[in-house]
Formats: sequence, structure tokens, C-alpha cells
Amino acid sequence: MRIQLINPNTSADMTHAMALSAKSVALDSTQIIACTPEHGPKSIECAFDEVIASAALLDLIEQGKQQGVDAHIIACFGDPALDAARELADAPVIGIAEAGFHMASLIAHRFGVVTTLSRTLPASEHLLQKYGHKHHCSGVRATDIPVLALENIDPAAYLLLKTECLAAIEQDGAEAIVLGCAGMSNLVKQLSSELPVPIIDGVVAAVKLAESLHQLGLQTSKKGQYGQRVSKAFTGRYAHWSL
Ligand code: 5HY
Repeated sequence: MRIQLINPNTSADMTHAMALSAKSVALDSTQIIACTPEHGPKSIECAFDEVIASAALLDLIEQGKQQGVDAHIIACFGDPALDAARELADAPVIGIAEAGFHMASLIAHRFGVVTTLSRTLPASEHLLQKYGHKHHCSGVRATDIPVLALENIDPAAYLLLKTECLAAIEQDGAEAIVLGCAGMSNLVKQLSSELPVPIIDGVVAAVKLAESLHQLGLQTSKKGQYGQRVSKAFTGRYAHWSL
């Protein structure tokens, strides 16, 4: 099986770190094809970043489709352009927030989400509502650690992250924690060993869900919402999308 792991921001170091996490759980027979867009924001931390990143992300989905990959993963916690990617792809497309929420809801009555900047809290809450997981969530907490500061996290920032996880458990009643950034993927082992509840990284959750769907022969439904996009001419820099 071939899984296209897309980091929608342009930080190649972050792509490398998440690819290592993905490979650490993938079956021997699964190939992880990690990719980084050429154009776009270095990190995705607000709605503007998401919209700009989405165009290059969709180009990568098309590239993966041409290569015949068996699944695509959108490895950014806002699950940018997930619905659009599903219109484009035949193979399953999995967002890491969605994957994390689903996995957490299978092993805990209520899970907490611990993320990066406070300004992304409403975005996480919208996703919980959209995916129908709001009633499984004990609360979303921010650390105010910028995404790129996670790459080589300093001890003070790590302590902040761990402290918010503990507050989610002790004050909010979280029985599991979903980490709210792909850049936290390399911290899951240490956090798991230091905290009393399961810690879920959406990147590895998405890899295992993708493998399951593939093994079951399940693809994106092309009837209804995720059917082929509406054919029309596109102009200018988007002319290549004409259908
Ligand atoms: C992510 N941003 O997973 C999100 C997390 C966030 O560049 N990769 C990013 O902070 O919203």
C-alpha cells in the first residue's frame, strides 16, 4: 500500500518529523510518501494561512492521484481542504483532526484536545461540531506555542504542553488527549510515558485508519457530496483545473 502523507505547510523539517512518526507505525508493506508544498505558509495558524495553503495542497492531491496512491493524509490539524480533496480523489482522504477524534472516541468516554495558538480554538471547536464529536470532547485547550517552535521544542514549552494536558485531565475530565498539531507527532511517546491517559497523535491515527480502509477495499464514495467536482473552465493561474 502507498500512503501519500501531505504536510500542507512548507516546513520540510516538520514533514520529515511526521514521516518518521508515520513510518514507525505503518505496516512493513506500507510505503509512506511524504510531501511538502512548494508554495505557501511556513506554518498554518489561522484561516488566511489555511486558504492560501489549500491551493498547493490540492495540487499535491492531484499529483498523488496521478501516481496511483492508495490513500492521502492531510497532516494539519485544521484538516484544510478536506472536502475539496475528497471531491478530487478516488482513494480515501483522511484529515488528522478527524482521525484523532475518531480514535479517541473509541477508547475514552470524553477526550480533551490540546493545541497550539489560542486563536485556533474556535477552528478546533468547529471541527468537533462538524464531525459530530462535540459531545465526546471535554474541552479544547491552547498552549500558545507557535507551530514552528514545536520543531525543536525547548524544555519550557514542553512543560507548558504537559501542564495543559494535565489540566485537561484533572480540571476538564479528559480521559484521553488528542494532540492538536501535526508538529506534536514526535512528542507523543514522551507525553504518553508521563501522563495517566492515552495520548493520541492524529498523524499515526490517520495512517492506521488509511491502512484499515485499504485492507477493506473501501474508497471515497463518488455519489453525492464527494462526487466529481462540477466541470467548468478555470482561468489564469488555475487554468490547469479546467474540466
Ligand atoms: C498543524 N498548523 O497541524 C496546524 C496546527 C495548528 O502548520 N500544522 C500547521 O496550530 O493549527
